[in-house]
Amino acid sequence: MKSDKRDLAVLGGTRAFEQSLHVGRPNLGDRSRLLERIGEALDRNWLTNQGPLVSQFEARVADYVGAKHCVAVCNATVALEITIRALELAGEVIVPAYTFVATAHALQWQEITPVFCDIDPHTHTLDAGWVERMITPRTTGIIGVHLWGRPCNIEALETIARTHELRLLFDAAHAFGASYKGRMVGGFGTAEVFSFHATKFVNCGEGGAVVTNDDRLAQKIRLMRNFGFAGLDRVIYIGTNGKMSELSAAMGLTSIESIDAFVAANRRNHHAYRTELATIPGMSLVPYDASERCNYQYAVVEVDPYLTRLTRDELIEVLVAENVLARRYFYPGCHRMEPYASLFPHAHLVLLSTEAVAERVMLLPTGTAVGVDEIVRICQILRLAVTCAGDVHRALEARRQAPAPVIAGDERKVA
Ligand code: T4K
Repeated sequence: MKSDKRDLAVLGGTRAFEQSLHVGRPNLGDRSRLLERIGEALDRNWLTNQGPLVSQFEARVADYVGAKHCVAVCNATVALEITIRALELAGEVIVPAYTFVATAHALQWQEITPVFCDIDPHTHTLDAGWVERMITPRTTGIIGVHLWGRPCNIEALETIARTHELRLLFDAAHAFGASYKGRMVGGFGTAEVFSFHATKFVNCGEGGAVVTNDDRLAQKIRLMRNFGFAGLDRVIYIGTNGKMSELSAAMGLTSIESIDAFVAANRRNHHAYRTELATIPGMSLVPYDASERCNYQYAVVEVDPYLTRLTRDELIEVLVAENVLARRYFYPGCHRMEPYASLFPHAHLVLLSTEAVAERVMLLPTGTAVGVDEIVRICQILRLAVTCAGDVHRALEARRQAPAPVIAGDERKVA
């Protein structure tokens, strides 16, 4: 445990962790059960195209969230693209600027304009007041994002969608296993999309799913996911290849079996971070609503640089030097990434909360790969850094000013 400022790696100490600590380290379920399932798939010689494991995975997810239909897809980005297309969204669709860029890309990819809306700075999700103000005659839908697994203001968005006759879709990539007013996420809006990417607390390696209670929509998405084939050689829609493989489904089924253990580890870590960060001025852990079902999958810290006297980016530098690979999701906001920065160069002028939140959020490692001991050590590093903020700031400045090291055999480029 580091106790003196000279122990900090940025001030000359040795790094705290031999092995890197990651924000998105995959949770692994029961390895033997996974291998057993993969073995069964190999024995069947049936690896994709709606095999039995994919069907089981769909049934399991639908049952877990209480939705009528689950359509498993190769990843959540393709799931969003297909759902947007199946809903015949066009023109403009309102999305938060503060989200993973896939939410916006899924629209722009099909030449639909993502209209970036500001977030509520407390919840980090769509500000319903702003959503209403961004509606134009070209608006066809709203995509709410349940960021960090914390549901949006669903009721307000439902009212707006109903009043203005807009489609309401939720990017629930982070929110598997979460509830809103006692009902599981998965049953809201016209459809919701989950991600089961390796970095999600329940994962397929790569995977996603669309859940909906709309029979016709589910049927259409199933067809679109499989090139639009309605029979062996009958195509009735434009489609793509969005199918999930049996190997991904084997992983997903095994992962869901451990969901309670994964949530317990995340909850334990959340509480440990909360306790430790409470004693560091200028750092607050974004809370989960304990009266609801929560997956606690992200440890999200808001940094107030006036109190820490170090910026969020400087704190991340301090942690990375210790081998703690903290991240600044979803900096700098979609509106500042291409092609959107060029398409909407003034968007930041109306995205004040997005801009502020994107500057102060830092994600810390959690999940089953991280234990309380490590969290105590990570927080002690942050505490020490804040205590000697001036020294840390000067050391980081000096590092930035230092000439780049010459790599052997590359002297020409440096000269
Ligand atoms: N909507 C939202 C709101 C989303 O957040 C996402 C995805 C989507 C839609 C689209 O879902 P998918 O199409 O991906 O199903 C990661 C994930 O790639 C992405 O799925 C996720 N959101 C996003 C929040 O995070 P990166 O670029 O940060 O990933 P990467 O490769 O830097 O990995 C994060 C950390 O995890 C690293 O420190 C390394 C570690 N890691 C990663 C992988 C893949 C491992 O230790 N093992 C691994 O296998 O985007």
